[in-house]
Amino acid sequence: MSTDNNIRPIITFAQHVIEQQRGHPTATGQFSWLLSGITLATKIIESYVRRAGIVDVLGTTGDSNVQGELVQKLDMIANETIKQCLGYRGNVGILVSEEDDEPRIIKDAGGDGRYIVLFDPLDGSSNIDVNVSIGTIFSVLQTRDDVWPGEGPEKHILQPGIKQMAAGYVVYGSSTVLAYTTGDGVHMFTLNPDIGAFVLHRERITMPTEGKMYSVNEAYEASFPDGVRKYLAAAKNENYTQRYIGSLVADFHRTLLRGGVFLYPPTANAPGGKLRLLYEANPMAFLAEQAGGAATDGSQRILEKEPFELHQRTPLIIGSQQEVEKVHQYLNDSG
Ligand code: FDP
Repeated sequence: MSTDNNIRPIITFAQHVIEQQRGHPTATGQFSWLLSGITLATKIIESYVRRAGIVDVLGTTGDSNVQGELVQKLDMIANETIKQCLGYRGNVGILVSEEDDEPRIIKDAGGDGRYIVLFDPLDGSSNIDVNVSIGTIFSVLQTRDDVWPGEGPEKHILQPGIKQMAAGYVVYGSSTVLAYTTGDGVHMFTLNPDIGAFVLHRERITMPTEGKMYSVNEAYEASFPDGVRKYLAAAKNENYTQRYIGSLVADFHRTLLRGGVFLYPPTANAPGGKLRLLYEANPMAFLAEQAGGAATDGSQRILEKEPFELHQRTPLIIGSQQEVEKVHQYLNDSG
């Protein structure tokens, strides 16, 4: 029989967020209410992911999304789940999904609607049907005070990443892990399926400052910028190793823990980069910097980029401080 002495204390995600809020005298608890909506949604999504193949969630819906990509059934389920879980928390005023053409304005949820949640409901869609890790990414902004009511939601949404209040991701991998930041370090939780709660397993994660590992889709190498090709050639000479899953969440998660660099440079097919600034690059850049890493588009810090449209894409170089600097050096030397 167990006694109090052999029960390990646990800290759940909700407890952790409340603890963090204690440091903010003006906190009202609304923010933790919002974040708990995100964890609820990701637990529902994870339950579908774990049953894929048993319930009818694999394959495409037959529709294309705003990016022109085929919508997977799980993409659609994840998108609707997040909108349902956050649409009725009165403090969320605008929901912006990578899957939708337009932002969703929430008028009747009964709160002050001061937060904007941007999300990629299921990142790494091409990996869904083959049982490879996928994830959900989120970013939280606050509505701006200097926007007139008639000006439209874009004015509120198109803010640089440096303005994010929180960001994080959930990776549905060999276990389900959540990482988040509110600007005070990066904290990591594992979903304990026995109790249905995300339980803290690492606080204030720091990314190794260097790491001999690069992560890139080398099939596109011929059209990478010269500097990136030279960096990759040098990395091979220096006995680096290569890892590429093809789900940003999973590739970033590994880079955060092991170090190295993830690159999605401009290519012939995606001259402006493939990844989305608001739903992918900004939240990952916030996490990377909070863990001591760096994130750029090759010429500028990601978090300082001024967005000009909702579904804007960007090149992304993200990871260990020294490795990102090294890529930059090669880019600069190649003019
Ligand atoms: P996917 O197309 O499978 O949804 O931005 C989406 C993304 O995956 C990222 O998760 C991933 O890093 C990248 O695209 C993979 O692109 P490539 O197939 O061109 O390598």
